[in-house]
Order: sequence, then structure tokens, then C-alpha cells
Amino acid sequence: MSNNFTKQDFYFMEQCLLLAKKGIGHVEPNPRVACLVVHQAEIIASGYHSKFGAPHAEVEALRNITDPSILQACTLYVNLEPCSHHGKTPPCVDLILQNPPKRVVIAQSDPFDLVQGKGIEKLLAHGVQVDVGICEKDSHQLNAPFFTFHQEKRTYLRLKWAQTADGFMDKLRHANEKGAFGITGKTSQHWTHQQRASAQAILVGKNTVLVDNPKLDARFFDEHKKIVRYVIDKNLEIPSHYQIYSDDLPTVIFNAHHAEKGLKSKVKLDFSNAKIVLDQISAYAYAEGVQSLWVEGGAFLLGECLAHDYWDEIHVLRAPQKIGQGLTAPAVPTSAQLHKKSPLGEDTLYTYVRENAL
Ligand code: AOF
Ligand code: ZN
Repeated sequence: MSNNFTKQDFYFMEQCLLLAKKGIGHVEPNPRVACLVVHQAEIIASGYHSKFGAPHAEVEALRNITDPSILQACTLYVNLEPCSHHGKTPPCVDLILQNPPKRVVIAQSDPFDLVQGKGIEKLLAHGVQVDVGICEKDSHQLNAPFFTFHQEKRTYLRLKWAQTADGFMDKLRHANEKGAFGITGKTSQHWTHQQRASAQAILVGKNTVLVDNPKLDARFFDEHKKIVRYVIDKNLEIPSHYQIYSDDLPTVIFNAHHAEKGLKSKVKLDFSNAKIVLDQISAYAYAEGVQSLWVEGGAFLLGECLAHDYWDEIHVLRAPQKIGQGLTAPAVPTSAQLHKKSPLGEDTLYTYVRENAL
């Protein structure tokens, strides 16, 4: 289990992480995982986990090997420890050991209770050289909700908002003026829907629903994806003909009055202060198995999440246009560290993580 990684190891693990990213929005709550088979510094096969319930990365990669005898001279690169449990698919480690490779390079061990080092132990027990701990930061960032859920036993919180170049997240509205105000372009919308698809639940406040009557689905990325919508509506003010009630997507309404289970569940909370509300929603999400909660607004809810430190990642989409006046977007806290700045069409995405999170 030495940690003597070569430049070549870094190169291949970086390629492996890039390939694993193809699973974003499709595999969750499973981790995003890829596997490369390298022979004499050349990738001879690769694969990634492409859909929840579908074969794991190692299976996809190894099925592309036509002559298994070559494997004894190969190195496998995989960003997560090969699994050792019987889940929806048989253990990857057993498949690997049918034709053991010379070496397996792993970015991180699997924190899932049923695996946790057992995959690595089994490889070692069969004489395979195993090197763990390469590109750990990037690997952790790729699967942060998965690691947080299993290691810290809590739901990972991702906040997102869009703002104009002069810092507004909505135009000034007359009383009762309705309808979503589009700030960002098509590329940002596609990205947002991919991120929604990668979360298991989307949280919004009552005003966002009353003003925008949003679908809160992932139709521009995957129209069949079922994501649970969480809406905070203390006094049940949202009318029943609104989208969140009238369609067939599961929805949870956090309120102060009623409890009721169903496709449109009502969950009664103690609303004595904002922190208590966020505590309860967070605990509810964890109990429901939600690894990643995607918080889309509005301004009040985002402000409360920031004020009470309820966030793990912040995503700000900045559009090029200025509107001069409007609803001021939340301020990114000083404890947030800019992790990435990426162009999304004409917009720019700023991704912040907690200081020292990486
Ligand atoms: C791997 N390779 O590509 C992935 C792994 O329910 P299952 O059978 O799909 O198993 C899900 C668990 O398997 C997941 O929680 C994680 O521990 C591991 N994911 N392991 O060897 C992969 N996606
Ligand atoms: Zn597996």
C-alpha cells in the first residue's frame, strides 16, 4: 500500500476522474466512479458507472478486455475502492480477482459501511499491489455528498442562485407581479437541471413558489428524473392548483400545522426560529436518505442558510447584463473559498466551498 505515485499515475487518475464525471446526474446517490485499464502506459480499456443500478465502473472497463491474460501485466486505476459487497451488482473485487492485475491504484477507500476497506484487503490478500490515496482532493470533491453522508452522517447542502452583473437576483416587482425573471442563459439552465438531477431533493421557500410557480424538475437534463421537492410553507399558503401540487412529482411541504403522508406529504415542524427549521429539515433529509440537498432560493431562504451556516457548497451563476435595481443577491460569506470559475455560455459559474474543505 505504498504511496509512491508517479507522474503517470497522476495523469491516469486525472483521466479516470474526468471519465467518472460523466455519471453526474445519472448515478446518485451512488458515487461517480470510473476505471481505466493501463498496459505499458496505454489505456487499453475504460468504463464508468453510468446509471443508478447499472453495472459498476470496473465491470464496464473489464468487459472491454478481449484477452484477460494481459491483465497480469496491467494497472487498474479506479477513483473509489472496488466494492466487496453484494448490492444491486456482485462485488467488483471478485470480478477483478478472476484475472488479477499487477497493480490497482485507488484515489480513496469506500466509506460505505458494507465496503470500508474490505475491497482493498481482499486485493492485497490475493497478492495484488494496491496503492491508495492519489488525487484525493479532486476525488473527494467529485463525490462530496456521498462521503459526507457516509462519514459525517448528514445531508450535504448545496446552495445555488443566479445574479445579474450588478448583483441582483430579481427585478423590482409591483405587488402581486408574478412570473420567473430569467437572468441566465440556456447553458446555465442545462447545468442547473443536471445539478438538480444529481440531488435527491430540491429545497425552496414559499415565495419562490408563489411568484414563479416553478416545476423544479430536471427536464432540460433528464425529463424522467424524479427528484423530491421540499417546500417551506409555514401557513400552507400555496394554492392547490400550483404546479408543486398538481403534477405527479413527489413533494414535501414543511409547515406548522399538518402532518400527512403521500405523494404530496405534509411535514409539521417547530417554526420557533429559522435555525430550528433548518435543523429539522436537515435531519428529515438525512433520515430520508437524501445525500445531497439542492437549495434554489429564494433570497430569504438562501440568506437564512448562509446566516446559520447551513451550506457545504455555493454556486453563483453570474449573467453579463445589468439591471440597475432589484432584489439584492445574497453575499457570499467570507468563510467561502472560490474553488472554480467556469464559463457557462454567456454566464460564469462561481463555485465556492468551505475554507479547508479541500
Ligand atoms: C465500485 N464501483 O462503479 C461504484 C461503487 O447498489 P450497488 O450494487 O450499485 O452498490 C452501490 C455501492 O457500491 C455504493 O454505495 C458504493 O459503496 C459502491 N459504488 N463501487 O466498486 C463503482 N459505483
Ligand atoms: Zn462495485
